[in-house]
Amino acid sequence: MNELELLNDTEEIIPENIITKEQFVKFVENSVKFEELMMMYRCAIREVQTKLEILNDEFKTKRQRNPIDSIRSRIKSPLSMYEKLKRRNHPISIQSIADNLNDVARIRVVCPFISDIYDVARMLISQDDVEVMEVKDYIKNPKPNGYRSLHYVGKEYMKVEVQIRTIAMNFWASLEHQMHYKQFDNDDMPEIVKQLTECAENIYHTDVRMQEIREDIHKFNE
Ligand code: 0O2
Repeated sequence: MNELELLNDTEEIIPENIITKEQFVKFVENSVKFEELMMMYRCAIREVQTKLEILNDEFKTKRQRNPIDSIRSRIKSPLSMYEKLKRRNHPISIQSIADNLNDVARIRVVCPFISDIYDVARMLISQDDVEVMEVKDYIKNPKPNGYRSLHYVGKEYMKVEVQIRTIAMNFWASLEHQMHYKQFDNDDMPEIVKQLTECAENIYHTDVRMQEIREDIHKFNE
């Protein structure tokens, strides 16, 4: 049995030095089992996305505005799956992808205001058929670089990671991601890290201020 056949055996734990990332990517591109797994993740994304769209419509009916500005989704690339499994010392196998990765299927929800994030999360979590597996609140506890977002992993039949953030938080995260934030996770560029963190703080204060202004307008109109 060669390395690629071994990889297809979901029970098999393959030492990481046996299979290279190129072999892994080539293998999964031709694997029916892998394609079936990805199809299930795509279906799970569709289900969660539909739920979010319905919640958005219901909210609009009750409060005359949408709490969701946009929704985007993605399936993690095979290379990125391989690298994460390796980084975390998990077995390199198709079963291991399903067992150990929470973010193969991801939906990013962008909301106008901070309060919308928590409204959307609450509405999503309160659905009977959703099992909440993990919640990380990087708004209350931002990352040291200033990254803010609410991450939630829910499971119906497949795990789906939902990241919920404001338009302003998404602006910062998108640009920071483009600038390869993972490179700055060291002491080589303290000035860049400091400047990005300052931008994140300014953006957060603007987010808070915009919400206060909205509440003032609301009170004025009552
Ligand atoms: P990409 O390219 O966006 O997919 P877990 O998944 O829970 O087992 P992990 O991976 O440590 O553990 O989760 P974490 O740090 O809570 O969230 C990871 C994802 O959040 C990242 O995915 C990014 O999408 C986003 N994220 C986290 N920290 C930052 C940050 O500092 N800056 C930006 N721009 N995004 C961040 P990936 O897979 O790392 O990247």
